[in-house]
Amino acid sequence: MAHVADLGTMFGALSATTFLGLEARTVADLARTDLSPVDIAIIGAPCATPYPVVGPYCSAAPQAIRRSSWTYSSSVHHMNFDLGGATVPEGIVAVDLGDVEWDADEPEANRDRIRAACVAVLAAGAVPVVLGGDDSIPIPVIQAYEAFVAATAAGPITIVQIDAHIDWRDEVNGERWGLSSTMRRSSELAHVGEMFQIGRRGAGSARPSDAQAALDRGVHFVSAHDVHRHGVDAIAAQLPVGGSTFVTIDVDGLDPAVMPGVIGPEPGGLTYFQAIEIIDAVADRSRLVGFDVVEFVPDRDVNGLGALTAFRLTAHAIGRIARQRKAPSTGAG
Ligand SMILES: [Mn+2]
Repeated sequence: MAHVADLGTMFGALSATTFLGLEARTVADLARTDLSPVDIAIIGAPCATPYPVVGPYCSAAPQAIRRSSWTYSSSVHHMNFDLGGATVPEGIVAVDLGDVEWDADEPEANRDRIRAACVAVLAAGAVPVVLGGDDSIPIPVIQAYEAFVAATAAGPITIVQIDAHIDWRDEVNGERWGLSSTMRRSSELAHVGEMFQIGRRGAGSARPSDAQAALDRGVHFVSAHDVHRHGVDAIAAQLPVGGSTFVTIDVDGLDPAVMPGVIGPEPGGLTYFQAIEIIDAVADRSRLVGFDVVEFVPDRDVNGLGALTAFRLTAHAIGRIARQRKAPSTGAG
């Protein structure tokens, strides 16, 4: 009999189908059932507003990230040394809602469905954790916080983005909701306050006027080079203490050495631990009210390394959100 030599087999991994083998729910359940026990809800969002010339090139990412997590599905309660305990501590209910339906030719309907899923999760008092999809996904996700911000009276949410690119184009070939416009569209929302954009480097789609528009809006930029030169502690000191923060990670913000699965690899990106430290810096100072990971391209991946990195970043964010849910008073907010 042939042996399958992987860690999942060694640890007796379950035959998982969801992220980390978490309980499966569906978005429809959210409207029908009492979700109050749910703390964290995974939402797969394969496609929102693809540019027609490239299509929905990240649509396979949510399932590829889930698949990477299956190896660890039996060790979700094991010691995770990056978190100082189990990834999902006892008493925390984290569920996977599956993927939002999509059609590449119906971007507005895609955005409506993604926004509605996040609104439902937030209305139930749970925290959305979204697996994209390309970088057009965060636009409807961040829009979904309008009612949340109005209801909590905690003030506008802070956005912390990790990305090689600034995503401040007003439009690209007439499309205003695509992946190069994500941060400009977010900046226009009344419920979005301060914005931190970390990891920019090289040349992307932004023109000098786009970078200036972001500065005029008050965006705090930290280039990848500055992260390497000054470390994450220097960035952390600028982050607001208190309030609510949404973290969005475009995986091309990380170095291609740990994240080869991107459409435009760019040398000089963040290390895995720099990204982890940024998540930690946010969670140490404010309430982490949502997280997404976008732009992973399974077709470009090497030995599953990028899927593993995307999964582990997501698992770390879940671990930090879970700890805030267990001990809300320890959060600065
Ligand atoms: Mn981006």
